[in-house]
Amino acid sequence: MSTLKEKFKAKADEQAARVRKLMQEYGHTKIGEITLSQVYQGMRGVIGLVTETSLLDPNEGIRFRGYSIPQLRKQLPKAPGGHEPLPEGLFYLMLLGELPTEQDVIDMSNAWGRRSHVPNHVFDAIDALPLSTHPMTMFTIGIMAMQTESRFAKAYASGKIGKADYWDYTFEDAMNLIARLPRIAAYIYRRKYKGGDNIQPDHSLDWAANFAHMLGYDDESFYELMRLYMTIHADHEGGNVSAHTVHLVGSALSDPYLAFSAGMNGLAGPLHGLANQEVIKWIKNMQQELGGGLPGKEQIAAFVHKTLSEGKVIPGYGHAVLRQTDPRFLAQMDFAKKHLPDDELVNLVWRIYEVVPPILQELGKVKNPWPNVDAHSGALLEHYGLVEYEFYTVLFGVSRSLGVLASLCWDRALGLPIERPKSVTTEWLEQFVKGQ
Ligand code: AMX
Repeated sequence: MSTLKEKFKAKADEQAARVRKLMQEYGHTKIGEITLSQVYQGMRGVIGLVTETSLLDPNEGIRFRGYSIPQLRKQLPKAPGGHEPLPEGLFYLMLLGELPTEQDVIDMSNAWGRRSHVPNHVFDAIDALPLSTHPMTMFTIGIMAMQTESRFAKAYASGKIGKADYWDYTFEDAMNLIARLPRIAAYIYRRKYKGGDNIQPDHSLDWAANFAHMLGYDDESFYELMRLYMTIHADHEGGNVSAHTVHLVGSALSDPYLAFSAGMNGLAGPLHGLANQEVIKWIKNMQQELGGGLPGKEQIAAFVHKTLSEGKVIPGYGHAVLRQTDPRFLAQMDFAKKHLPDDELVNLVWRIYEVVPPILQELGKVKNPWPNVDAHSGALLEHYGLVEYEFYTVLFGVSRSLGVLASLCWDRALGLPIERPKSVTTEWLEQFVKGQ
């Protein structure tokens, strides 16, 4: 029976041949046009990247290797007695392009357990930071400190490897990083919020449940939430800030630790992953201003208008690609209906969902008035007592490692080159349009 790495190599060789054929036969075929506005407006809609792990449809939402979130919730292997997919299975799917068996998922869990040792100097680096440091800053510094362990960087520095070997060392680094991130994240959480009272890993648990355990939440339904959370936040095709950054930095042959840490700095921005903390902060402010509890729709509408009049965005709403309610929002709503239908904060999230879209629509400029993944996640975490919202983006980051690192393996396996799009000046564009 072949190992995961051997299976990946076989798939990668097949795919590389497919890409070579496509390039040979259709390398000059035009697949799009670019307008001047797109150049100024964040390259929205410009096809410029290949990401094999997932594809985002504006109306249907994300599909991982062709599977939607509802399909994955049904078809990926579960923990014994569990109902939510195990993220190990999603990683397997994104890496190999095929659904795993129960045994494949158990093997992945065990492999990550064996690879999960974090050297002490990583904890020392985190300990050197003041407690007031944002958890995302601690997280990226922890990852950077762990770059000493990069097999890719060591092998490259030795001068003994060539381009055909890069995928192998990238694969090793990706597996090790994924295995170790929950330990680093949990360490940050326990240090910042629980007086440094760390909890040792329990490798009899799956990856997400062990993470929940190390955070200090040993409740079967919280384990289920973590399995779902880690699955739905894992990937959102390649153009979003975190995925694109990992790909871009990795294209310079910066090792997976450097590339992933760079991506996490992008995830830490309020228009991207930090939105999950911003949502809960905004809802708490709303509750405080409106006297607590579950405000009525008119009160919520007034608060929304006030936020907009202050020149701020409504966090958790809108998307650069999606044009419908995010299926990741709906998956969390479904989880909440099953596990915590009477939770007040969750009910407030649902009421906000009724109020915000028509208001954003009325503005006339917002392309997507519907909620994204971040509109819901904080309320679920709060329910279980994980109330320290500055930590929420770290959870997102641990999950995001699955998609972006599977993609990085593919980047090196396909031998993708350094990324270097062309930029121009406004003067260049003025001259160009004059010549039209
Ligand atoms: N509230 C208020 N205004 C919004 C808005 C929102 N939620 N979403 C978009 N707009 C505004 C934009 O700020 C922009 O205004 P401007 O022309 O005055 O600058 C206008 O509507 C057009 O923007 P867009 O084309 O609809 O969105 P975009 O592709 O430029 O940006 C996003 C997408 C997500 C950054 C934006 O919708 C936003 O800021 N949302 C709130 C933050 C958020 O939830 N981010 C998380 C996204 C998911 C994720 O990455 N985790």
